[in-house]
Amino acid sequence: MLTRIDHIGIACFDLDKTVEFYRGTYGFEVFHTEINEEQGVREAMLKINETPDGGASYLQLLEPTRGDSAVGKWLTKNGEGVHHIAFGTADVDGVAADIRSKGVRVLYDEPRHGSMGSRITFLHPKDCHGVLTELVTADSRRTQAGGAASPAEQGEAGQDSDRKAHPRHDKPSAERASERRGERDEEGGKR
Ligand code: CMX
Ligand code: CO
Repeated sequence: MLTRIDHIGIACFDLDKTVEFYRGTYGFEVFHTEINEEQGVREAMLKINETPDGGASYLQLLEPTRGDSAVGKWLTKNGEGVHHIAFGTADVDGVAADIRSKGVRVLYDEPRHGSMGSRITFLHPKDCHGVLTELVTADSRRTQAGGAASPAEQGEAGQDSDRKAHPRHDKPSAERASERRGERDEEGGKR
């Protein structure tokens, strides 16, 4: 069962500038940043609200790390804008199998690594009336309110737990993001 809009994925050329727009215009703060080399993206998750299923809804800002990635190709063709929508579920495997049985192409045989330790898969946009659709099962330890990551996880990828501990930073988020880039490069390579 799908229980929330997990995120809206927005493709951009310059992540730091786009983060600054969402921060300056709406007051949305960065909750988590990550490089996902498999997906070819550098991303920032801006948490909008928590949801009754124990998860949350985010904006996912995406800058390509290479031109031949899904987001890189899409940006070249379309320019900046909404790239995909993601629905949240406690059971991405079951929901994906169910949707596949209805004749919709599910792009991965098994869910892959997504933001904040989540497991994700995608439905082909041509089978979804032009909307690239992602299915997400969040790692509840990383996304629930007050659910701090374990010490081991903080050592591996502690940006989000750091942010929970200190929700208000003095520096602009874009500046903090660029300071953390080297750390995330290592993190992305591991996954
Ligand atoms: N939304 C709607 N339509 C899209 C689309 C999108 N985001 N991306 C591609 N399409 C359309 C294209 O316009 C094209 O349509 P036409 O043939 O009518 O021109 C068609 O799909 C094929 O597009 P393509 O540019 O040739 O690209 P590919 O077929 O190589 O890849 C897709 C398309 C969906 C399979 C690929 O983008 C993909 O695997 N996406 C899933 C992974 C992903 O998007 N990762 C980034 C986000 C990571 C995250 O959220 O964490
Ligand atoms: Co996404």
